[in-house]
Amino acid sequence: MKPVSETPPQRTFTMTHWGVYELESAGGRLLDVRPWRGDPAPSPIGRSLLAVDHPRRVRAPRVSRGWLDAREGRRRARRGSTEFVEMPWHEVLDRVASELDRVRQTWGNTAIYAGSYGWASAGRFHHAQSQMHRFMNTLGGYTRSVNNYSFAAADVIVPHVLGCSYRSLQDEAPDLAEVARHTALVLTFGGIPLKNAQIEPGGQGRHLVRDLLRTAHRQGCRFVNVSPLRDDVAAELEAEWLPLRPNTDTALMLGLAHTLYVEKRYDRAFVQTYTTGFERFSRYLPGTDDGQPKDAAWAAALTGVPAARIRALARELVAARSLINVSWSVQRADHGEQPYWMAITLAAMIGQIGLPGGGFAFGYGAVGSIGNGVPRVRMPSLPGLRNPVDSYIPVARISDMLLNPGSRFAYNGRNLVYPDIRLVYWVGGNPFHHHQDLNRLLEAWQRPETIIVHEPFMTATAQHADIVLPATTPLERNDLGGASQDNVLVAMRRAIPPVGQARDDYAIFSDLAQRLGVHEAFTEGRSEMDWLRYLYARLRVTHDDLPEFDVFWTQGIHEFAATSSAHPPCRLLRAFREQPLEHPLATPSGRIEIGSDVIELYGYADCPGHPVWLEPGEWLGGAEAVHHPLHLLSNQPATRLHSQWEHGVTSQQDKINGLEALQINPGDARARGVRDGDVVLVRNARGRCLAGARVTDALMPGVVILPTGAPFEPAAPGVPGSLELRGNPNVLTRDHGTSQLAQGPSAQTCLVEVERYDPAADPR
Ligand SMILES: Nc1nc2c(c(=O)[nH]1)N[C@H]1C(S)=C(S)[C@@H](COP(=O)(O)OP(=O)(O)OC[C@H]3O[C@@H](n4cnc5c(=O)[nH]c(N)nc54)[C@H](O)[C@@H]3O)O[C@H]1N2
Ligand SMILES: Nc1nc2c(c(=O)[nH]1)N[C@H]1C(S)=C(S)[C@@H](COP(=O)(O)OP(=O)(O)OC[C@H]3O[C@@H](n4cnc5c(=O)[nH]c(N)nc54)[C@H](O)[C@@H]3O)O[C@H]1N2
Ligand SMILES: [Mo]
Repeated sequence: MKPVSETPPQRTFTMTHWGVYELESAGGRLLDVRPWRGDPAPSPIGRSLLAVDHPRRVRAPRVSRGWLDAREGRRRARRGSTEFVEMPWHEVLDRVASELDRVRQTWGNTAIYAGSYGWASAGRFHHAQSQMHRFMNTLGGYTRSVNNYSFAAADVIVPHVLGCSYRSLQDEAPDLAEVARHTALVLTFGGIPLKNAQIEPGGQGRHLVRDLLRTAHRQGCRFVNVSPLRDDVAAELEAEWLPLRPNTDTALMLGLAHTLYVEKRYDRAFVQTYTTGFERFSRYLPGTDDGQPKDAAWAAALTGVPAARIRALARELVAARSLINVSWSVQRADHGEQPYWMAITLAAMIGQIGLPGGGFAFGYGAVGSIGNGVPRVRMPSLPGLRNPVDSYIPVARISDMLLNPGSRFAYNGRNLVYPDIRLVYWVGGNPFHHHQDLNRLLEAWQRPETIIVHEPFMTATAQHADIVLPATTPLERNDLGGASQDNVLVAMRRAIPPVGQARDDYAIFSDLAQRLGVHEAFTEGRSEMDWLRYLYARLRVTHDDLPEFDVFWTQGIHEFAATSSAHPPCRLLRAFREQPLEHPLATPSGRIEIGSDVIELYGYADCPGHPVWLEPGEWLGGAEAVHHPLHLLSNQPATRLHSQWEHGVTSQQDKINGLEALQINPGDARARGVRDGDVVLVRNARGRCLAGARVTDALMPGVVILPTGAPFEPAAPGVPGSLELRGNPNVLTRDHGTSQLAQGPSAQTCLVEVERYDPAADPR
């Protein structure tokens, strides 16, 4: 082999969830990563790809000693605490195939949990979950998961209130160019964080949100940022910052609505024509039945926002074209259905829904596509085949399911039973990153007989599995890159050979399918490149500006012509406003449901028939705050996507002494003798972790922020409650459904105490 320096460097493109990059590689090694020239605001996260052959890679198939012991009738050690032995591919695949077969023959396919939530990597063909679900379906199916960690509460409440899916509503949001032209005031709960707009599931060629917001600001649009964190809106937008206690957004919206109501400033005609259930809500608002008016003074006491400002803001909202935005984070909390329902209600009272740049929008900035105005392209994906098993859980109920097989629970009007899971198969996700109350998950995770994971990196989930199969990253395989709300298609050509013995998920499943007699059904006789050509051909049917595959493959990037047959946004609310009888909403009443008879009939105390303020399980105004006086928010990390490439340079540069940074207000730090850069202990009754203190006045007093994504690394592996050493907030968060309606995750409802860490006094 030629030495590295003599091999001519190879240039290829790759698509990631955070943008398109040009890769330079030679002699089988990745040398450089540069953002694609066409991107006006590339993300620095791309640099982290240079860590592709980091020591954290899984280099060979491995099986845990504990699992092997159990097979041989010995007592098994707890998952997470045992060592692994390496095993040749053919042997480990034999074992996986026979275990899958044993479980489905003995317990039925329902006993296999392959919900396998997670973001995996960009790339249409090698998308890990699609691969696995297709494979499992050829075997007779699996217990699946529904909704997501991102916007589960919104996903379930929105169809009740507006009669459309949450996702289609997202396409409805006025795009930011329209906001620039028409909107005078954007009132945003949870900000419009640019750190999050770096990301788009499937990828994005051009990061447009920053410039679109700049233009809106330049054209006179005013922003009001309601959030515990000032930085949730970029400083250059000169937003007014209204810090509020976390999880009290609904109370603030009620205070605004009450002001409009008693001052008779709300749009009665709009409410009458376009909504139902306002009578019910308008008994609640002034406190006709409960004696408590939800007025500005009441809201001020709950939220910390001054009553005078609430009253004035209400008047500003009706004085000009206004838009209410609510971030996804706001609904990732106890009773997370309420702020979304209430935002729609408040917008209806303002009466601008369906007007250009008016009404409400959800999740600007949460990902790069929202409001970016790029028409939709329907991207082809691997056909999933049918799942014959009708067993599912709302995704965040995983610990409940594993701990309570056979028990009943409520979900969106249904009475469901948790299946008895014997085998868990996870590909492309990291539950020991994403799930709440990891000490509880650790307990639940001991229950199944077998846990199988494919992973490029030795994540905590891999660490807690029985069988870990090393998977390639997109840099090591060929794929098509493109997201549905983007204008580029990327030829993701292999840049480097597989690291160690890593194999593509497709190759792994193909070999398992061979062993289980379903090879033809799974592969349809196609190789990787056959599949790429097949998917490309499907895309070409609707996009005639695409060249021949081979031309595209050499060219590397295709930018879709603006006129190519993309799907225009559907503007359902505009049509409804213009012709409410011809274009009714698909709700029972055909209107916006401020009151819902359907939800009322479910009889859920934690989600009654109209929007209400309900005290969260933990918050700064509650009893628990005496013991744990700081509200912990675990937002999305600016320097990576969740736990992915956490070991990469962009993520590592932001650490404090190798620990994840915890933001804390100067007053709260002083009261605890904590200085900037100190190692701190963050604790509550559920868990304890270390973090590095970052003292900042961008955060309101009483609130701390520890982003998600640090590894879960307990001082005593496998032992629940042991000190977590890297700063993973999910050892502290609460594992509790938003309500019986959505059963969504509620990570943002969490109280903690912080202290300076004293290793000498450490009760590890
Ligand atoms: N406390 C708290 N917790 C949260 C949140 C919060 O706000 N607060 N947010 C939640 C939200 S919104 C989300 S979406 C989740 C995200 O949770 P996840 O999506 O589970 O997190 P990721 O780190 O993206 O995990 C993806 C995993 O897939 C692996 N992977 C990548 N490519 C491939 C591949 O080709 N093949 C295989 N086999 N594996 C691959 C990566 O190495 C990584 O381990 O976290 C949730 N958790
Ligand atoms: N860089 C980066 N971007 C990402 C991701 C990532 O991992 N990294 N993940 C992507 C994913 S999967 C998702 S789902 C989206 C998530 O999008 P979001 O859920 O909107 O993102 P977060 O960063 O969790 O929260 C945004 C801000 O909301 C504020 N906030 C938290 N709780 C409250 C509250 O109770 N009230 C108010 N008013 N504000 C509150 C916090 O200050 C926080 O900074 O982000 C996506 N974008
Ligand atoms: Mo998410």
